Amino acid sequence: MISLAVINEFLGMPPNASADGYQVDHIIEFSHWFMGVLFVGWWAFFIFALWRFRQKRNPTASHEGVTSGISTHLEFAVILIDALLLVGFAIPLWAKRVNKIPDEKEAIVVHAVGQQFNWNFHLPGPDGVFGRRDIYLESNSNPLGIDSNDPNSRDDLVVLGELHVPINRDVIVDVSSKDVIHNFDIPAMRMAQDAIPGQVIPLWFKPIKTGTFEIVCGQLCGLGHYAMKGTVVVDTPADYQAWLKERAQLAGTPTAPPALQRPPGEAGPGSTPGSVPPPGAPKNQKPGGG
Ligand SMILES: [Cu+2]
Repeated sequence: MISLAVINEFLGMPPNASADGYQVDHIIEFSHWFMGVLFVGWWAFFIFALWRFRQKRNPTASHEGVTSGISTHLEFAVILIDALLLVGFAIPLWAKRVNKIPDEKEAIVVHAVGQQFNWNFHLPGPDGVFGRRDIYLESNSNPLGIDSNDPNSRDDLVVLGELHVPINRDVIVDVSSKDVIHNFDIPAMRMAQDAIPGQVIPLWFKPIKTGTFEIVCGQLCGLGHYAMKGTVVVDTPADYQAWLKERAQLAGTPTAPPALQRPPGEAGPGSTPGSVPPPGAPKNQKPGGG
């Protein structure tokens, strides 16, 4: 297994931190070794050709060239193998890895919205439902244009730059953009997705290591592109709950979640629907979040 990471380490790739990232590592490692073999092979052939067809041995040029049909057969064989690789492997693997999105009910769902030059994150809050967003409501204090008249948006959280997710849970990030084309890229998760204005494109990964990982913008999107960075912090479930609670308190949104159908970990046990305290309520009432 060690040999499978030689080139990746040489290229400076951060250690993989997602459940499926090793597959990407394998293909990158394999491609580089394969290209290395081709490189050596073609150079050997080139040097052989220089020697074999040197002028001393071939004083006059052959205008006929190769007369056998072998090169034609070789070309067809190459086309056939390429087609097989594409249709038989690449497309099915793409469908399996990219289009088979995990069940939203079991996953952490986050909206990531790129803008020049940072990443905004929209979290649904304890109710698990995203509030309405409207581009016409966007302002400096409301960067995502969240509609405060929508009851679903009352507990929503907006965080800038730093996203927290719990370990060993599927995370679905719906990627979009407010201005130009960006690219939401978490190298440690071996995941990247273009953020295209007018489109919402899901990306998913399952973090398997706690820690802080870099989010970068993978598309040259303007003068500040180099600084368009963020972090994803993979927490233990307890730390994640603590972060959610802290963010909710900072935002002045209700911290006692109504018990809706959320998987264990997000909505606290014992909380009842309708018990949501008003913003700024005293802290002594029973907190729902674990
Ligand atoms: Cu960007």
